[in-house]
Amino acid sequence: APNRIWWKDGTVYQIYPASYKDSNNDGLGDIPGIISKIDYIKDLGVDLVWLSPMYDSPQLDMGYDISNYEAVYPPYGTVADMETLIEACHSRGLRLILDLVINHTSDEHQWFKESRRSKTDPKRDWYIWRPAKYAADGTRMPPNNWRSFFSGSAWQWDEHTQEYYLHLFATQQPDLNWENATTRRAIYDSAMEFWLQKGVDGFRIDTVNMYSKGTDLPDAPVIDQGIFEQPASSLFCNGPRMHEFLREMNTQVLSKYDTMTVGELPDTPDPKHVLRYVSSGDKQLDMIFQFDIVDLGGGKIHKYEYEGYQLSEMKAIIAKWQQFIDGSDGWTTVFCENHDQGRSVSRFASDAPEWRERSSKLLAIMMCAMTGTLFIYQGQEIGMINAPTAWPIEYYKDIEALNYYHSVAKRTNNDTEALAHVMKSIQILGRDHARLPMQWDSTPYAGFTGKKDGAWMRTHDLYKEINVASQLNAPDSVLNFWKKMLQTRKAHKDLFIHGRFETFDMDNQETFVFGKTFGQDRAVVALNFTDSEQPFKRPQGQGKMQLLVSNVGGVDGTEDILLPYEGRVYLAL
Ligand code: ISL
Repeated sequence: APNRIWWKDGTVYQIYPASYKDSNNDGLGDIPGIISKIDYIKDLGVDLVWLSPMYDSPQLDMGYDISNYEAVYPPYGTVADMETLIEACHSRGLRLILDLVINHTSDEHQWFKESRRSKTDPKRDWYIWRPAKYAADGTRMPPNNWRSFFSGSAWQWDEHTQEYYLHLFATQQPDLNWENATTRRAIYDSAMEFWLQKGVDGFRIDTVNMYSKGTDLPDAPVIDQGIFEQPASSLFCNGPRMHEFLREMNTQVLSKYDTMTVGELPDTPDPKHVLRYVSSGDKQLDMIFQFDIVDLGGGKIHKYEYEGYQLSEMKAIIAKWQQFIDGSDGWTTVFCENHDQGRSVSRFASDAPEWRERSSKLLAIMMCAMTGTLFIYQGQEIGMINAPTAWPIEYYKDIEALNYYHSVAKRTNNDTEALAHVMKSIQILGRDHARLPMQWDSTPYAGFTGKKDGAWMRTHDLYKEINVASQLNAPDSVLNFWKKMLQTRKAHKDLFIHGRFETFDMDNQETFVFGKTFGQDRAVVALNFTDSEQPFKRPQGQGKMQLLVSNVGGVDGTEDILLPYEGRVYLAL
């Protein structure tokens, strides 16, 4: 029998504090706002809350640029509010995990302010400083050609001490130097122990495979012709001391508490390598987010050069990350949304008015039938969709999208076609879509804020059609479907949370049919990913099956046609 640890069976609900609920009408969500919705969250049937960064921050990257791990961003509240939130969760049987962002800090963190003071400052070595290189003609060059995730060089020249510092993300997010043991200890104490001692139940760990970069920092191969900076993540992800660092973090900190950890693992395609991070025998992380599913369709040179995808690719990715734990002592995750992604209905199904509700339910079936710890993102439970395509670039706020858009504008001298393609990509994959205010009801600004001139981020045009209040008491709503699916998942834990994943008809580009087995128990899931009717071929050798769930009314399961975006789950009799 599998070991039933709470974090395996748990469903996690992610909250983005800026956009969940504003309690004091300043246009920004806050911790008291989250506390006011805690019974709503409990009623969903989830078990854990993951809170995106609420730490003090200049907010260049929405709080992923932390200036003090031990303080709360004042507009979000106080440490005392966080203590109230921890208690509000625990008293309802919910656990709370925080976001742990320790690859970098803000440039306004005290550690960096000291580090940049002089080359001999005791904290100089807490960040990654390097001298300039010089071209043959004497031009000053950064130490290598790495491109930052937010466009431009990953190196910033510092006039005061005449050296460059490394920043894999924004210029204002300098990378910490994990080679330094004193730095690592300070990170453990400030970012982890401080909150664990207050009772938080673990962490979602940001960019967990980037801490060890080696010390040579060689140039990346040139794949983006005509520009100096090159994508380099294969050079700085999964570096030589990565597993050593995570074992140390586990031994020195995590092992003292009853925690769960889920690490973000970009650019790690090899299942054998992923297993090294999550093998329970080698204490590092409990589970990870592998990126294949959310990278689907993104461009090779840059994600905002959208290329599209075929259903067979999505199916292969899902099967790969469902099956990679078979026969191992590792564990996997199930997710298709977070604060960095377009909304799943718009990306993977259809947000057209006639299909968007059924599409949301289709994806709910897919998510709830899969093995692993399930993560859902705020608003996913009511089928929130991407921002309208009519929104101009000026309505977008995210540093990643804006920097790339403007870099292409500059490079191409405002080429209309190039910019139209970037815009289309942002309309599908942009991080802003997930950051629109949560749609609570049909009052102004979707009931998110009472501020007269609205929230920090524009409210979706369709909030009157898609919101919590209108769905709560509608039996057929997306919200009630999600609640039912979360219960169904729990009622058949063996099959849905722990079962083996089986594939059928993998080349079919219209439907996704998969099986789940556990001992003698069997389930078959059939999903139509098109807006037309599709033949449903029952997989061979499944015996008598009975319909358990459908996202369409009046279906009894005998039909051999799947309606547009129809999804069904069958159980073996
Ligand atoms: O950005 C990426 C691709 O464009 C990813 O591979 C990237 O590593 C990943 O999205 C990291 O995201 C996390 O760290 C960022 C922050 O901006 C994101 O919001 C966070 O989820 C920097 O802290």
